[in-house]
Amino acid sequence: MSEAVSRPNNLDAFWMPYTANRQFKQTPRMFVAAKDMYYTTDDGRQVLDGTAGLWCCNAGHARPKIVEAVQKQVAELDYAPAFQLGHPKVFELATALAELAPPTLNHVFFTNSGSESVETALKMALGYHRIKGEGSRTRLIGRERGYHGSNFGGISVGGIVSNRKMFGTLLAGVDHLPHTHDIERNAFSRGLPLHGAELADELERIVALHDASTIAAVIVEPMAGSTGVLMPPVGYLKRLRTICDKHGILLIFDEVITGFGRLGGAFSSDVFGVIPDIIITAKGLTSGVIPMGAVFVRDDIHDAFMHGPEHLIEFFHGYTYSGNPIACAAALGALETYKEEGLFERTTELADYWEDALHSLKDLPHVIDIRNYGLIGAIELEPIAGKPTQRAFNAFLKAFDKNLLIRTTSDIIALSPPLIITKQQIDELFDGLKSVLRSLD
Ligand code: PXG
Ligand code: PLP
Repeated sequence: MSEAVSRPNNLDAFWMPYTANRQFKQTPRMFVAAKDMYYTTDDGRQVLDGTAGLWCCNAGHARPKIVEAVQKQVAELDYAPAFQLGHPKVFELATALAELAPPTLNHVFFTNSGSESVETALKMALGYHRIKGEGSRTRLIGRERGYHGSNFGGISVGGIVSNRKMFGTLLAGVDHLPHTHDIERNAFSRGLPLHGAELADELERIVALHDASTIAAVIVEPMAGSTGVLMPPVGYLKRLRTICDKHGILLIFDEVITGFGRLGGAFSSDVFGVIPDIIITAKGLTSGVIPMGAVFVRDDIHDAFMHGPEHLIEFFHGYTYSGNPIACAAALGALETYKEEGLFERTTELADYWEDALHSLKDLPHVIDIRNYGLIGAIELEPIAGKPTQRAFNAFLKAFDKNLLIRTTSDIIALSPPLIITKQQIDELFDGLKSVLRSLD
């Protein structure tokens, strides 16, 4: 494809999400194609995908099962109304997903994104308590440095100041746990850090402040992705589970990033052994190909809604595109690809090699921490004095010039490649990153 064809003349109209728009439009970076582990840029370069797009293309790009499923579906049934009507694939997909989920979470609600899955889960939690006669349970507890998407519920329980401060009072009745990132005690941990399980006890403090009878749910990412790959310390999630159980509080895991293989199992419960009451997913569900999210819910929470006259709607919630046929086809294609190629197991098999390669960057300039689990990793850099985020963003730009796609947030480089990455490509990624880090101011 020639540059003249692939680069639009006018970049002005499109207001880009979470982007420095003016800077981008002066020096645009464009992808025009993708296959397996590589993107093609508009100037014809092959860029190694170190981030699975935005943590979503877990099966890699343009994978045949997914491409075929989508092409076939769009020609056969493009859209079916989502309310009071169905189509076969949405039931087939929900059943397949329920089989993948923990044994007690057999009901699935479809959305179109992680953000919508978050709103859905919070509404389920509030509705559930009300149905059970505990309507005073309205408080939601999130966590500092949590990311739960961009919508109002999500930014309220989320813990990212720049995502919150512009937007007024948000949801009322929200409190936050402290985050678990502690470089002083846990720097250069391999796998889960040893220190910090006691941070879960802050939930007891919040309960003591508000009383358990006012609290509906706690929502956390089992491993926080967006704010820089923050690991749960050993024992932390178990402790949260115990405290929630003690006080009748629902535990919601936001697995938009951790779901579908990133940590080496379908969900974090497969890896960390803690089962939440509600699981939020999106991204890897379709390997990023068609927007789709899914909320998995514990059977008795679902069943609590299934009362009253049968002709009445039980849960006043849904989206025009909930369970969209093409998204369902993409998800079924993705699940088939994950299964046939054993990609979740592959993550576990590759994890040691990934870990060693990542930690080989330990002694490079400015590196103050490295952390990893499954096929996810982060390199935290010392910020340039007075210019936070600049050093890591420079690394992103230099990496892009060297044909590597990485992601940065504040001064942290986050890596989360498609699960089809080979050892050779892991070497390519870290050899390139080494020279990037050596070249930074
Ligand atoms: N929850 C979590 C835990 C997420 O990571 C969302 C909700 C929202 O999903 P949607 O589909 O509405 O974007 C996310 C999304 C990054 C980055 O690099 C992370 C996300 C999205 C885009 C970029 O930090 N996470
Ligand atoms: N706004 C208006 C005016 C609508 O009619 C609808 C859906 O019918 C929505 C918003 C919500 O759109 P969606 O179902 O795609 O989330």
